Amino acid sequence: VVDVVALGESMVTFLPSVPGRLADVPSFDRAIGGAESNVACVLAAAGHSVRWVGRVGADGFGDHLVEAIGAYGVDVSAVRRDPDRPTGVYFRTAGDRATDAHEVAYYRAGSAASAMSARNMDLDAIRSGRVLHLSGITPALSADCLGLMRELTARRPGRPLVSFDVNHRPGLWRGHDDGSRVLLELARGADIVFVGEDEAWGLGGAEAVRAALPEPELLVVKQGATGATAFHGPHATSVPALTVDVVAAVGAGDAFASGFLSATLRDLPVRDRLRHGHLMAAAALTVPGDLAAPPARDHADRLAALDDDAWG
Ligand code: KDG
Repeated sequence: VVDVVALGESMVTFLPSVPGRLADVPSFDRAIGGAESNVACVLAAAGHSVRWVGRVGADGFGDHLVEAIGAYGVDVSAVRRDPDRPTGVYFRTAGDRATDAHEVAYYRAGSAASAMSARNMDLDAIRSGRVLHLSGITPALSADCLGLMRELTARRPGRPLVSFDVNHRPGLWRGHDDGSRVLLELARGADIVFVGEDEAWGLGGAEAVRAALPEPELLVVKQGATGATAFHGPHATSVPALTVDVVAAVGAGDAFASGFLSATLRDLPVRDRLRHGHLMAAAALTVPGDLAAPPARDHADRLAALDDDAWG
């Protein structure tokens, strides 16, 4: 049994060489992206046994993703290759400052991952971890992907602990529905739910999300630079975020989930889970790509044990 299995679409990511409009950026650096494989890579780098399951094309970009994610120490043996569909890619822009708006241009419609279904993926491999990490990106990819998500969030005896990051990507839902009904439905099937405060507004607010979850819920609301609050049964635990010089916010939510899950696997108290989330997010915030090396475990443990007034 591995610690964590993460399932989702990974893409080759193109990061701009200079700030500016997509129309003006002359060249891009290649990196890897995909919310769930980001979680897999950070957890593997933090010393956990992790498997990433996805579907990529039988093309060079697919080779690159499998090799690059595998190089983090993530098990990629259950990744499926699709001879008929390409690997998804996406391009990002950057503003002059890290807080400026950026554009995301996805080229993933009809991708190999969008063909993932409960029939063509290895469900035993997907359920082989202590934790199964999923996100709200997958159900937006296709009806088959939504069916797979429904299968994986169905409550059945012996299933792994299901972690679900809402990851609402409006650009992926545009055209059919805004996703909120589906995202809430899937969240109800999860044991740990992560949601950004801004995303929660689209679902009726954090309180509404909380009320929709079965008890005792474990809902983690991420409040950006302010901090994060975990609601668990009658308790609410808040921990302020660390102050860092932000280079790019992308990937920080995935790193936060990784830290929280890492501490969950180690049965740490909720406050420390949130602190480990912030520590890993701080590392991701200070690099341009999605992925940063997480702090070493003993170092993170020392920081997470600081007194409240020394934290933040
Ligand atoms: O969380 C970072 C992701 O947004 C990025 O890597 C791309 O998975 C991605 C998506 O679908 O937006």
